Amino acid sequence: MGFSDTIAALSSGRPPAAIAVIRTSGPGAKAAANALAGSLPPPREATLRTLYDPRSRTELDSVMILCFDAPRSATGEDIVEYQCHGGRAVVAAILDALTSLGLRQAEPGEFTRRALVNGRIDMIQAEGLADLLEAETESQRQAALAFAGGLLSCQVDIWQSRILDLSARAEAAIDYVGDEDETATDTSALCRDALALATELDTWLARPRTERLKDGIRVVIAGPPNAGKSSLVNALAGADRAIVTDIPGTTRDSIEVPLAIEGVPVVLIDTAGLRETTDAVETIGVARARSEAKRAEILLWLGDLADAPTHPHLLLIATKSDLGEPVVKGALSVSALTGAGIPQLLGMLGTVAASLFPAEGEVSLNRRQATAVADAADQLRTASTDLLLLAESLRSSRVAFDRLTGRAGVEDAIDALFSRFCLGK
Ligand SMILES: Nc1nc2c(ncn2[C@@H]2O[C@H](COP(=O)(O)OP(=O)(O)OP(=O)(O)O)[C@@H](O)[C@H]2O)c(=O)[nH]1
Ligand SMILES: [Mg+2]
Repeated sequence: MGFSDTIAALSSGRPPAAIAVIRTSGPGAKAAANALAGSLPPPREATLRTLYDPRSRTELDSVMILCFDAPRSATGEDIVEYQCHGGRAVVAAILDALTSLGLRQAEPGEFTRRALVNGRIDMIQAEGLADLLEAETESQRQAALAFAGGLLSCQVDIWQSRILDLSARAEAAIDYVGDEDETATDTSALCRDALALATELDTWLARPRTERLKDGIRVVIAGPPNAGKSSLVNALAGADRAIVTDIPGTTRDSIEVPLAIEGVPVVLIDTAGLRETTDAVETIGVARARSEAKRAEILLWLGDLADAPTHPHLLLIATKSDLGEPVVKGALSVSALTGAGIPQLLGMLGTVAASLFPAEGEVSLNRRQATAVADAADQLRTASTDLLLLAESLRSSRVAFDRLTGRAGVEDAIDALFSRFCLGK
């Protein structure tokens, strides 16, 4: 096991910066550090050292060195990290010296990939890490951290051991050629336990997918032409994103504006005003608006309640409140012009959007994970009283979980995942 080559990369952001972190991992990491620094500090003790170019013996930089011995390191290999001055030339010179010692520039995500291959983390944790690096809102950060920290991985371990236990009981029953009545009771108990586990998996599957956290809750603004939809989008976003004119039918295409409301990611979607029209372009726009309204997770309706599409999360909005129109019952009055009602609307949106997310501390699944869990649940549901078939169902559900954690046949998923990582991670 293990990689024979040693990789190096700048793991911190793009220079120039105050400090840069260069990471090396592999069997040659310590020898290279020795060649640059003369000697190595004890593992896990940050120590100041002067680095010299091994070719010319000229000084490279004064750095903090930090070593981690295999296998107790992030990658499972020997790791040496250098905290150097973050100038472009400094970083380039150290990387060049490392390359001259036979180290190779790491591919994006290669450190994490080694951690996965060396069993330091599983696929779920690697996905969590990728999400953590991409997290832009507080809710994304919290969810990603839970995954990276192994919350779901632990849960999968528990499921796996329960299935293993069921498998063991099934095998024992198969081997046991004794009293038929006794075997029958045991088999039906086994089936019941398998079904109970399937039901438990279903509750996990019923939770919203994590993609919601990433892509944002879709908030669609719809209504008749000139209702003030685009103006409202601009007011909510606090920026001029959509064209506003007094000509009905201004907005043709749907416009997406990503936004974080109270730490919750949403996408505002401005749509064409709904009306019958002979204009070919506007007709397409209206069709798009209708389909966006259907796909909406929250629908802001800026028209008469009587014309509103049915939707589980519909907010009725009365626009242009500054014009002094009579108050509409059940509607939230807003004015894009004066800003009246906008903070209240943002507050309501934040509350509804947050309610569509998994509760705090509750782990939800992404699409890939959900597919594997659904597979496992399906297998458990097919559990039959025929012991051989039952044993086979249990085995298949274990394989589904292995796919989830990356212990089995997931090369494609691994490649897809690591294409998301940046250099030096
Ligand atoms: N007084 C006042 N006028 C507004 C307000 N919001 C929008 N308007 C005006 O109403 C007209 C239509 O606004 P838009 O935001 O383009 O309306 P829309 O619903 O996007 O219209 P379409 O894209 O054509 O369907 C413009 O002249 C806006 O200036 C408001 O809160 N108060
Ligand atoms: Mg518009």
